[in-house]
Amino acid sequence: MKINMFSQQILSKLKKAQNVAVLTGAGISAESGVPTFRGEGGLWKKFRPEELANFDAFIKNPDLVWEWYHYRRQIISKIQPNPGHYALVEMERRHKNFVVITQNVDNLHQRAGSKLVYELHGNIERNYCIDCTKDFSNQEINETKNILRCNCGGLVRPGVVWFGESLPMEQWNASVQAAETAEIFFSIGTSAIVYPAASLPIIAKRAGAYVVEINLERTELSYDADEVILGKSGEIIPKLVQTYL
Ligand code: BJW
Ligand code: ZN
Repeated sequence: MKINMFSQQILSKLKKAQNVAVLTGAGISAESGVPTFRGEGGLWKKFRPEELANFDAFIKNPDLVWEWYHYRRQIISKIQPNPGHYALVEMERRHKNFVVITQNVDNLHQRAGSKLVYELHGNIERNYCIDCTKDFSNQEINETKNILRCNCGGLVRPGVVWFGESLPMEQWNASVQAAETAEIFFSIGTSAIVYPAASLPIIAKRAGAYVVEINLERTELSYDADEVILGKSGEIIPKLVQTYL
């Protein structure tokens, strides 16, 4: 990797920025061993995420949807945050207002030590009853061989946000505010096709932020980003941090 791979613009902006926001997607966890949703290695048993990550699919076939989540929980329980996650923790220490807005449900930012993390799509470690919303622990889920049912008779589901469902309002509003006030906005490891999360870099840009994308390949966002850095986030973010901190 070249030493001077970053533009003067990004370096000088980062050196003086007080408000920095980062949107992350499945790609930032890929180097930890978490499969992405789309692209190479992104499909699970040939199902597209849109076919599994919705409430109707869950009602029709809760066993299948739970199997997918158990499979992913298994993976997440065995892996660690990667240098990309840790480099964001370094950045948080450097800037007055720094926020990670994640679409991931894997807890890896928190496990790495990031303090301010908005989870737009929930967390895989939460579970709740679809009828009375009572919470259930992972232990209760893991101990039950069949699909867990609440005392009220309702099915227990993962505490994540599926297609057609609203994002957690407080976290969403705070994310919009962070995008509107960011001097630099990073979009890292996301295909930028799932809304409303994908609108955050655009909101940031319209409000005057310098938008930087870090991804293995170009995405829907690349045309609007001020700068696109192609490569692995687990290599690029630590290098960036070394260069400007
Ligand atoms: C690397 C790398 C490495 C790999 N380094 N990079 C406006 C327009 C059009 C549609 C809509 C719209 N508004 C709403 C919609 C509908 C829908 C939507 O967006 N559909 C589109 C697909 C067309 N949105 C919703 O329904 C949302 N809700 C909503 O809008 O509420 C209002 C509403 C209410 C009622 C009716 C209608 C609307 C909810 C969306 C929920 C998404 N849920 C999921 C599952 C979460 C739980 C779980 O994890 O199981 O979220 S789907 C899945 O996609 C998951 C992800 O968070 C999300 C985004 O995926 P992500 O993170 O971008 O991953 P990938 O795999 O797509 O990309 C990985 C990237 O990493 C790639 O680019 C790689 O190149 C890169 N990469 N390795 C750097 N090492
Ligand atoms: Zn219940």
